[in-house]
Parts: sequence; C-alpha cells; structure tokens
Amino acid sequence: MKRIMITGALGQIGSELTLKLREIYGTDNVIATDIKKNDSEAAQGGPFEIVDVTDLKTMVETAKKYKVDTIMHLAALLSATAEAKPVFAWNLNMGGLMNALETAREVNAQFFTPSSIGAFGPSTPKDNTPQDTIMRPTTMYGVNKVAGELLADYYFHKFGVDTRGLRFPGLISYVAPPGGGTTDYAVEIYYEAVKNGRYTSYIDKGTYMDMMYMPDALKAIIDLMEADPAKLVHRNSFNVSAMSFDPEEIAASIAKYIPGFKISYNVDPVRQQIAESWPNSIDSTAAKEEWGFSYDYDLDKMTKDMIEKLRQKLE
Ligand code: AKB
Repeated sequence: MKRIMITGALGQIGSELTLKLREIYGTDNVIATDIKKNDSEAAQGGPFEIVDVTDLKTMVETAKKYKVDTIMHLAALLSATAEAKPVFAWNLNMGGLMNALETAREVNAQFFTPSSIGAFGPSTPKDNTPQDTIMRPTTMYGVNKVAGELLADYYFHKFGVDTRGLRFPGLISYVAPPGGGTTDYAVEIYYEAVKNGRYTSYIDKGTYMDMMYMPDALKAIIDLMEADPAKLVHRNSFNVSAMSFDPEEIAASIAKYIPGFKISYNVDPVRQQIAESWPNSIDSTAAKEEWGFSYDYDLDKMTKDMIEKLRQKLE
C-alpha cells in the first residue's frame, strides 16, 4: 500500500489524479497539497495541506507528518506562461522540483514528475520522435523539462531515489481547465463547440501535436509507478502519446457529433512558434516495452466522451 503526497494537487492533472489515487489506495493515503485551498473534491474530500513548493521546510515537514512513501510532484508553470515569465518559471519549475526531489531523498520516497513533449526542440526529429534523441528546446518550459529529466536521473544514480517520469503530450479533460499551455486549444475547442458551435483557434491549421485523454494519462502514471523497477531501462522520462492531430482534424471529429461545427483561425504567434518547435508525433515504444504502456482513447472516442461530459457539466 502506498502513502502518497501530491504537489499541485488542484491543478489540471492533480485534481483528477488525487481522486483516482484515493479510489485505489484509500482516501487517507493520498495527501493533496497546493499553494491555496479551493472547494474541489481533491481539496475537500481527504487530507489536504497548503504547501508552497518553493518552501523546502514545509514540504519536508508535511511529508514527515504523513509518513509518505511516494511523492508526485505536479506543481509547475506550463509552456505559454513560462514563456511570458521566464525567470519566475525557472524559479518555480526548477526550485520546486529540486525541493521535491530533496524531500523524496530525505524521507526515502518513490518519486514521479511529468516531463513533456516540450522537452524537444526544433532540431529534434519531428515524426515518430525517438525516446533517445536530440533535445535542444527553445522555450523556458522546455529548458526546465530537460533539466528536470536530468536532475531526476541524477537523484536516481547518485542517491538511489526511485525517480520515474513521463513526457506527456497535450492532456485533454473536461474536469479542471489547463492554464497557460500551448496545447490548450484542444481543450477550449470542446467547450466552445458545446457552448457556441464554433471555435477560433490560436494554433494554425496543419500544426500537428501529440495529445492524450486524461483517463489514459492517469492510468499511465499509475502503471509506471507500479512497474517492476528491474524492467526500467529508462526512467526520466518516457515518451507517451495516444494521438496526433492538427486543428482541422479535431474540428472534423467534433463535427461528427455537433453537425455544423465551424473552426476559424486567429493565430497567436507566441504559441504557434512554441507548437512548431515541438514534434508532430512521438514514438512510445520504450514505454510499451518497459512497462506495458497502453491507451484506450483515440480522437473520435475522446471527442464523443468529451462532448457528452461537457453537455452534462454545462447544462
Ligand atoms: C503545454 O502545452 O504547455 C503542456 C505540455 C504539452 O506540456 N500541455
């Protein structure tokens, strides 16, 4: 049985991961932490503590108070926000990760943190991007992610901390909205489709990025953390993807369920440039071979579920 502390537990991944982990490991064994409390089930439905990830002392004290054996460090700024505030992003993304790794070392905890397709850059092979390849990102977020992967590997080799990670693509969910990402257009489009039947995309047609539906992302985290360590050749971090599409393809998928749905474009140069520096599609073979990564949702299956769930939510 695990006893897990999550940072950034009220964010896009955390607000769903917390509930899923509580279902599996028991409510009292999953300690949600974030910089502020809110009314969400993750904050109200089980143990919750205020933890600012730039404050190492509070993080270590909280981990010790609850005797945690696993830390899932999710608190971070996403790509577009990090590009707007690069110094703050470095301090939060790298300072927070360093503190979380130090906490894991101090309490001898297993450790997870997400990396991203943002760790790749313009000189990375664009199609079927390999697990091990050139990583020279041109965004602050990408620099943080590459440095973070290396740091997590360092803590494994140097201190024996059981660090594991996933290079997530854009994550799509109807629960908590993402904030400040480049792939977020693929979430907004569903909200606007259900509310107004149309969407103006800030990402241009023909721009392909990897994506994944949140239930598959949660399953990937849990499966990776449960995987036999002897089978892990890689640790930080595994390529994982469920689909790759451009705005025209997601719009066509939505139009199957919302006839007459229309997409138009008003491209944001900053996010477009970030998107163009990322792969079109990544290769998840290492994740499949080393710990059995699999996914349930392709584009149309995800679209059907998103529209059904959003209709219930927004009605
Ligand atoms: C972002 O767009 O910044 C994130 C990511 C792909 O890491 N969704």
